[in-house]
Amino acid sequence: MTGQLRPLLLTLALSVAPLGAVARADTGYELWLRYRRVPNATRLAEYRRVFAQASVESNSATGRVIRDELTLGLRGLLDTTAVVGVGVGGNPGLIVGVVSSSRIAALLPASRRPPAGSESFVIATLKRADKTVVVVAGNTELGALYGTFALLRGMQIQQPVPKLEAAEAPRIRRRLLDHWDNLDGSVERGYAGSSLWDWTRLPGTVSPRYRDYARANASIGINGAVLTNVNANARVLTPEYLTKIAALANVFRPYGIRVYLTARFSAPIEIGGLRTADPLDSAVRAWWRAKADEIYRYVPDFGGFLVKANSEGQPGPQDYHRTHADGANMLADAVAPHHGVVMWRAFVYSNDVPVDRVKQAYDEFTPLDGAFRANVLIQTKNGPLDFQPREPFHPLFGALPKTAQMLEFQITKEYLGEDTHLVYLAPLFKEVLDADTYVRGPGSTVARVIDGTLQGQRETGIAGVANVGNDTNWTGSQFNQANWYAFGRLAWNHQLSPAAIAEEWIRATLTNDDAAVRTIAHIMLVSREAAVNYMTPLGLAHIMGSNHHYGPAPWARLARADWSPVYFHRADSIGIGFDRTATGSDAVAQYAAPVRDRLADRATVPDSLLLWFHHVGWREPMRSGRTLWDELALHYQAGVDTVRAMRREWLSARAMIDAPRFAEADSFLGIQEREARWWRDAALQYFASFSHLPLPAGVEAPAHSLEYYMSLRCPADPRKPRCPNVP
Ligand code: GCW
Repeated sequence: MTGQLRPLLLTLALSVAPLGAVARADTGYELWLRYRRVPNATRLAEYRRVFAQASVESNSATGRVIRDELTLGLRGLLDTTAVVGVGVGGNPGLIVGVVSSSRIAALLPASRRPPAGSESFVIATLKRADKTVVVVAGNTELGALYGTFALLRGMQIQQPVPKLEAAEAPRIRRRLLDHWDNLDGSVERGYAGSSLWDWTRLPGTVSPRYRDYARANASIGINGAVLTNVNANARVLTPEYLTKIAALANVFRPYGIRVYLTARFSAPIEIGGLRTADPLDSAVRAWWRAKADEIYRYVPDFGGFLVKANSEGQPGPQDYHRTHADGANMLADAVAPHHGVVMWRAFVYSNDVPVDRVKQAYDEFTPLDGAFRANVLIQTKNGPLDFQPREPFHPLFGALPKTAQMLEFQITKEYLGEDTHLVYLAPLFKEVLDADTYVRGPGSTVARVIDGTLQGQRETGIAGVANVGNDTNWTGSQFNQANWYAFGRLAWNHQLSPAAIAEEWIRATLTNDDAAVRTIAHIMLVSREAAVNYMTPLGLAHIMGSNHHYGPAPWARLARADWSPVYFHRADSIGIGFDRTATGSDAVAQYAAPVRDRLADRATVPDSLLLWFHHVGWREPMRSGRTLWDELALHYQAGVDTVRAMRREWLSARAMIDAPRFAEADSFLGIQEREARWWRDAALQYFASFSHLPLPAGVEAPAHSLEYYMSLRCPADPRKPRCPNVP
């Protein structure tokens, strides 16, 4: 080591200390960045040979982040004092940096350059005088950072060195977490404690967690965060808050994470002193332009605005008889000089409109196709209703060919058991991404609509409503971490399989024991279908308890029809389900012809979406030959049975999991099993009051009467792991 480098390494050792160090025990704090010693002895020896010395060819902020992560990762995985530094002399076995750096330019053959793009990377294994040299290179430093995380991920799953090779570029440009965090520290639909953003202490106190948050996101390719709730508070746009936002942006910047904010449409009135927020009013337009200029002075790489307008009581352009395009374009013009974007949500519906709620977004937005500025993205939830356990894909995908369109998933499990139920969401995400819209013939998948390859838009994006909070384990339960992870991995590459993602996550997070990995992956992979079965089988939707959306309440009738379970399931003496064919609301007509025809026809609609599109008689035969009633009951039972099996399988992995995390998941699975029974029994008791049919063989008798289930009240505080009195 040269004398010149010595002080640098010393600073490094000091600066590395807080990284990932808030809690080293198995609390879950370290997420999938645990970097424990590689258990496979052959692999460990191989890694020690190659990675004993690593050099990062940059001393920029991102270069230092790479160096810090490699130090933590290599020292942990190799369980030795790997030497990691900037510009390390000699013959280090690992060299990381940008392709243009002299060392990498000299080493990397032209054929091994990273794919085009500012975030892409290559991991190349080269032979140099009998020694293996691994080069991780990006066209930019951010690409090199993503490559570093890919290398560490490969090592965590114990890939042999040659198999660490990769050449990747993200398929979608903006890969964001949307935080529904309020300025008072609460998190709408958050089940993991309070907001991570400590507004009262910022900017003076910058928690080390912000850096660990950025590391976790960068490690899975997430490159943006909307910090505030879509049900927005205009105060976040005031200088008082902008200084706090700037402090967060400074922490995130070296990790490639841009900050975005939600813009409350009425902000010009609330904090600007104007009388109107009319988007065509010149004073309003000038106010937003000035506000955007001001924000960019605080945060020069600010990403842009996310807006929920004229939805669920939020203000918007329609308050002034203007269109969504008028509103979005005004904000887009304000951020355009700074290369910002506006993400305008398509989650709009009105109780005053006597139209099937799931049809309304399509009806409102399709006439506006082509009317939006190039820097507007229409952000559409995966399904036309609201993050249900299963929905068909949103008919807007593919229906806005002249508009950039983003996909919004919900990572926080508002309708899927919140913090306690183990529900791995990758199968849900993948089902939507792979759904074929047929708008340009077969193969017109939702993924290809949003990655821009189908309709050619330049701006592309995907957002996940975050499930993180200030709980030590970040996500309220250990297994909810996997959903954050899976979202990021699929946002980077929607071709990955839920099984492959589960395996990566388990090996990095829980255990590298092959048998345990198989068992846990199986638990995860069956979990989403289990939840669909014990909550809303056969295409049912939105029959959860009012407001908190936890637990069954199919009987509920709310002030707003379109918030009411009875509106959605439509059970009566004849049957159950929402007729969305031509004889009903005709929502099915919003899909391209082959999809529409398949869904509209009882002979071809998949069982999984049957009651979403059809009102079906209780005694009508299903594909299985059983009646609808029997099939419904057996699906509820199957949901319970699967959860029981998940519990047993988890027990079999006990020896391979640290005690605290094993115990937490075990107790949560116990809650999930009780609540799966609660769901089954409450729903079947209620539906039986219409069908008047007995339960088929194989379905357990409900433990209590319908009145009993109707009398249960779930806690308003969703952090309580179970509802009081739940059987
Ligand atoms: O899913 C519903 C939630 C609301 C949420 C809304 C939305 C932020 O119940 O809490 O509000 O959707 O997506 O805007």
